[in-house]
Amino acid sequence: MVTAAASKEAVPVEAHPTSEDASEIASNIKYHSLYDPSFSPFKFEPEQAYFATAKSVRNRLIQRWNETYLHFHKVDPKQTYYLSMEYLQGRALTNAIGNLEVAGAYAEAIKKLGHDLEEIAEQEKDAALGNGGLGRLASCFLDSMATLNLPAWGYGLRYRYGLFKQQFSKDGQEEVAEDWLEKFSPWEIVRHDVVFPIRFFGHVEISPSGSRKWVGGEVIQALAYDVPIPGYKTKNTISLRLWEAKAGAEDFDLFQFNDGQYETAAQLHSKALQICAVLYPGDATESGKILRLKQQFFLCSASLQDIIARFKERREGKGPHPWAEFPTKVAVQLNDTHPTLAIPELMRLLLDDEGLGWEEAWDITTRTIAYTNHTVLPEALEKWSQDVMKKLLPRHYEIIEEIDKRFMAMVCSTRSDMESSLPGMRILDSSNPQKPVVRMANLCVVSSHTVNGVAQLHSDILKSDLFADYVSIWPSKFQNKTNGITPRRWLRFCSPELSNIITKWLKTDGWTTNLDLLTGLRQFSDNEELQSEWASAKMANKYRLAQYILQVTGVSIDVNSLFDIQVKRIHEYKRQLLNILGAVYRYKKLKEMSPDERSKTTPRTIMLGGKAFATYTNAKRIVKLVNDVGAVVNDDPETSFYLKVVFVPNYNVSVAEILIPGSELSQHISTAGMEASGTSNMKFALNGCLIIGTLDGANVEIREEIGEDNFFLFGAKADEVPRLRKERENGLFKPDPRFEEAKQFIRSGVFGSYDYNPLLDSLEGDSGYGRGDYFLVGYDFPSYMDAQAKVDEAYRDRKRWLKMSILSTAGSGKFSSDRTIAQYAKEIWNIEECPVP
Ligand code: T68
Repeated sequence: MVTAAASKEAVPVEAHPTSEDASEIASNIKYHSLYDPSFSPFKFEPEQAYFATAKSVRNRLIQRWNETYLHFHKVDPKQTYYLSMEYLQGRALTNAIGNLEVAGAYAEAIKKLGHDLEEIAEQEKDAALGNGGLGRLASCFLDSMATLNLPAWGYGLRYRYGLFKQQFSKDGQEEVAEDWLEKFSPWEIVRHDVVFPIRFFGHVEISPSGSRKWVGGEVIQALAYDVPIPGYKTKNTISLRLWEAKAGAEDFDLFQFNDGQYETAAQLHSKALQICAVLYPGDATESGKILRLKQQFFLCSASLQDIIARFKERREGKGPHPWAEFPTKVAVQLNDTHPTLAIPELMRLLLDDEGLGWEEAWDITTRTIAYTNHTVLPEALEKWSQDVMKKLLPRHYEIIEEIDKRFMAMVCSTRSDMESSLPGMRILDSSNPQKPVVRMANLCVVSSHTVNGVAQLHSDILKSDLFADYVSIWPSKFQNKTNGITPRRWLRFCSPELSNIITKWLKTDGWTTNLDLLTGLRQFSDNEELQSEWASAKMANKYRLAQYILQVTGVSIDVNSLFDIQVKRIHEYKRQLLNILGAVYRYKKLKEMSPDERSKTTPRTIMLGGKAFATYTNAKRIVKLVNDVGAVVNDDPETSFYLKVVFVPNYNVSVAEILIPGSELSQHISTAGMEASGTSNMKFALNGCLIIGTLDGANVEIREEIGEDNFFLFGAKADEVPRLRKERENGLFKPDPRFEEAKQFIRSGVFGSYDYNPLLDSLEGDSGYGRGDYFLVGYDFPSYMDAQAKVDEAYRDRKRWLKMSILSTAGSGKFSSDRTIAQYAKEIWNIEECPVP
């Protein structure tokens, strides 16, 4: 027996892989640091301790993950496969030990080893294989699928570099590659037994019998990496399968290499590296476009080959494959249009490889595939050049042409009244002969059995607007599935203080898997004892947040001020500009007040965070403006007690886990009709944070659930927006003097020498989206400022505010991703739970 020298206690080194005893867990962690070392076995600093702890936890996961796989294999239930180009997993350690209910034992074990769990957990890099809401939704869904014991898998890509790290220079945001795999990820299991060939380019060969085959081109291998996803309070542990691209030894030309032609010798290896190098490579160039389409196809083809292989394997020895059974065993969900190529790829595999006829293959495909739409923004609806598609995927292009042709024939023969709508419904759009395109959303709608939006308002807009023509053909195809978030990561683990209070007052921790139980808090919302406990928990979270802000920005914020937060990707429709203009106006008024008047105002700390896409100029200007305003405001001795403005750098999942529990007000202020759902609004409300917001996305339902008195509403309604835009264009809009004053104050140069005129001009003249202020910042500004005044007033009444805060949490039950996923399972996928005994 070896003893560990660096630890506080003399800890014996033994395996104890599944023990729940802290001493034995400590032995197991030491065991990993000594016998499976990734560093010098004699070092045990926080970083080494993190990796050793992660390996110890991973073994527990692998055991459950194996049992789950074997159980699913034996029962052979219908399974769901969730295809997504993005997953925003964040950190895994705290979540894993939380879900396995061994967090306390691990914390104690780590203490015995001379460390602190929180410090160890902070060593982990976020797995940021996504952009924003859509990617985080996919990760919340996996957590719920596992927790609900559903037979389900996630499929994605193993990007070498995930979402960029946000840094700042004097010019504003800079993007730096985020190397989440710099050392390695202890949470993935490479599967050398799961490899599929993926073809690109080439041509279609027609045999004398008329059958078609895609041949030639370049072939790259897809290699599986499995990330086990543990459910909460269950043995079930499902898989997130991430594909990596690689070339083989046979693709390495030794002759050329020895001839000094090093680059050409390893050409295919370098092409393979490009596929999974980054999430969303720039697509301004033709090669960039081809690379993105390659990524999408790579995910779709590898996943479908894997799904079909599993279907066949489970039928081994049971006679020929009954393909008609396929949709009774397989449900494929497309997370937006990015994995649309799954449709022609499934058709190709069934037609060309399995020899099925068109009708049969089409029936199977359309009964298998379902599509979730996440946006109505026209610029986000994917369109691929027909020429690029033909070149990269010649056989798929033929199949898409055939789907388009048959769809048109169907409409013409059954719905002659719809002929005039046909051009807009077609999959192939050749209306611009210079730039003929494939409309991916149309391909999805035509080929899926179900199409859903992600909040009631969004689903209604899809039906009345974007997909209205299809609704008249297939009225029952369209559904709503309001998004949700996992209450484990977003309350239980990120705010243990508040969680314990909730459990105490509800006399059960059942709310962690049945979030509707939170309504039980309503009866206590006036209770002084609960209010006082609630206030201390929120205060503890505010302290932690204030410390974090000091550490990353150097700005010291007052925990007694109102913590007001807006964090999300920077986009003009999300209107961070409205927030900062409001802050500028507030600052100007504070400057004009006497000290006595000032002392009657509500002190506020406004925090904004989020990443701007590298080529989105106006988004980057907004980030710069927030930073510049902060630099002036925070250093102003007259006002800084009453107002601070902080840009929180590098917003990601683990930063959200600090910000959200410490928040008191959060802003969800998109132009009505433009935010499909939003999910951070749900996280904030769940954590007792009040919302100032428009009637947009899931805000509508949140307000319904928590009560309109507990929601600071403002702004135009979705159905008024088109008229207001028209009026704006026709010069009928009269701006509020406060709005003009705020813009003028920025133009005057108070916040430095950077030229903000182009940004502010977008609120007046031509914004590039059409005539001026497309997002109606000016129209909504006065009602926004009025709502903010109500916030200040409400905050001064501590009892009232605490009551509203408790009621926010109490009304958040609907927004559990467990509810969302249970609805997908029943109403779209038709799958049932399959718990591991
Ligand atoms: C978001 N969409 C919605 N898209 O904006 C948000 N898009 O309202 C919703 O809550 C969330 O999805 C979940 O449903 C996105 O996050 C993207 O990130 C994206 C990426 C590439 C192309 C288009």
